[in-house]
Amino acid sequence: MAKILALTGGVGGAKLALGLSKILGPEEVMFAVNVGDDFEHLGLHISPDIDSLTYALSGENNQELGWGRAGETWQFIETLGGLGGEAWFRLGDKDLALHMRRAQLLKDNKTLTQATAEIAAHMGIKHTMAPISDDPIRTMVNTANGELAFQHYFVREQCKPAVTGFRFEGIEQAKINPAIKAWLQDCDGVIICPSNPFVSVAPILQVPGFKQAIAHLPIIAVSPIVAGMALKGPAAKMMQELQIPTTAKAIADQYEGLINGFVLDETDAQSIGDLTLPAIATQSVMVTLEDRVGLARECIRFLDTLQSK
Ligand code: FO1
Repeated sequence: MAKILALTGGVGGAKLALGLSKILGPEEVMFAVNVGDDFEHLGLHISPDIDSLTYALSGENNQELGWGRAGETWQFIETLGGLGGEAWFRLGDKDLALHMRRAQLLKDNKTLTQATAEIAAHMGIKHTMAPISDDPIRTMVNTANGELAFQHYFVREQCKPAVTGFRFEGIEQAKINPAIKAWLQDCDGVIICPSNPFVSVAPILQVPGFKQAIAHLPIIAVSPIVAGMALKGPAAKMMQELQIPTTAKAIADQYEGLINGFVLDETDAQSIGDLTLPAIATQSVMVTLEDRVGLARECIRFLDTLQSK
């Protein structure tokens, strides 16, 4: 396996992405990143999944919080709150610097792809982190209390409202990032990282033409559900509310017709018999860097064994 596209969003995705980046060079793996979580806030363009990946690949991720930058301080947001400003979305002082830099680059007519690359280069990141599209895609969460913009649902309301569905505003007009299109010209396989299939992966897959662009490749997905639970985030809660069983198999079903192989955790090994596609069970809970690299190796080995369609 020589050249891979990894689809990622959220913290679980960034963990496997880091593992992949340790064993594959910048010519061997590119990351296609969800932008459905993005929003405009305090006049800034917030791109949480690009931020999480940037901090993970540069070794600057905040391990206590799971999001944001290591060694963070909070003077800005606390002062803003004291002035009656919106403080529910906690931009740390260091994170604010990244956001100010992005704002300036976007104001200078750079695309999100170019702004991301510029910031990444200064943070020592060699791999390409490509937003799935430079056009705006905004995940809207349908809930029992009405429709909420994703960060209002996720951070402000702490995922409490029951979910009834999702809408990806702008997706019909969104064009696939040209850098991803070019990568797919001679790409050998796709890995869907253990990200939330409803809000992290769906806004990538539903960009017009993207599924067709990868359909000829071997594609594997890694389950974000382990032993009936999401390791991080609201995936399991969402599945319950959508009346989908909280199992690894149900995750595989979400990707039915698209994937050729499925990776589930060793604790769910007995579920392999319920699947109708090739699958492996391995240690997928990523606590240490070795865990991240180990899972990345297993994914690459598995992808190698799958015949080209
Ligand atoms: N997540 C939180 O739970 N609370 C926050 O205040 C928060 C701030 C924040 C700032 C910048 C950024 O890039 C991400 C931030 N996140 C925060 C994380 C983020 O909203 C979510 O983890 C993702 O959208 C889910 O993938």
